[in-house]
Amino acid sequence: MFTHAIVRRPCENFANGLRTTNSSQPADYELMLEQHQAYLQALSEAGLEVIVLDAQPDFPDAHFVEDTAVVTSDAAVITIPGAEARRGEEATIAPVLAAYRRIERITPPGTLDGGDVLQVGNHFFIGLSERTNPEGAEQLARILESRGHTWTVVQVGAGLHFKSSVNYVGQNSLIVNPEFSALDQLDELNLILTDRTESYAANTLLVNDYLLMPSGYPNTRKQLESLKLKIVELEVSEVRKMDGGLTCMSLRF
Ligand code: CIR
Repeated sequence: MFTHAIVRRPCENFANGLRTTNSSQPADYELMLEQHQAYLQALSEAGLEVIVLDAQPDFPDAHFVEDTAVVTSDAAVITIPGAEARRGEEATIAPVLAAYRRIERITPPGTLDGGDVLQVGNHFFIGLSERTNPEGAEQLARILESRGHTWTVVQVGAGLHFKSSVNYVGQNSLIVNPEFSALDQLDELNLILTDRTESYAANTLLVNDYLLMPSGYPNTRKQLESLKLKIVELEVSEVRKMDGGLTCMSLRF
């Protein structure tokens, strides 16, 4: 069970963050704040104490806190974000996590974004992506191993991060963008595939017995209903414009 979440308020210039998609659509700050507030509310309804950090105007992507750390049952691994523009976001996360976990760190030349790391029980999938390099993955693997966890490295062949496309939804099951369905490493898990028109819905977040999913994906919702969790649909249009989603806006532990 998770008991805590760390989140950060989006800053006014959040639309200056990195983005590859929908580049013609401007992102709206007021709407972003509204959607972020609803997200906080959902985390707290799922039973979490939500620690809200101040906005960081020098880092327009800093509300994507998940990329700055990997939190396990007994450690918090502070990352070196893969995008140069985001390096430095992790500095203000470490002291917050230090109150709860022993701090470990990724060191150069390793880079790693928490969005590439998916925990399934005691096992961690570590995605190699444009943000997470082999050195970063290897360093995380050694830290996890030393603490009794197992790991597998996977290639992130599409999308920004591994968790943009694959997420754990409990009961040994993953919600998966069909582009990732052939990954051998996922063989032992039950794969629930979004249909091709709903692949963004793979960015769904399990928090205790709640499933937070982006709104507007009825076919995926129908499939997820079989898990008998409480489903909360959230509007994430503004986050999505910045290549983010529900998983990346919090660190849960
Ligand atoms: C970035 O490109 O780094 C941000 N605009 C989006 C980060 C989203 N993070 C995530 O999926 N874990």
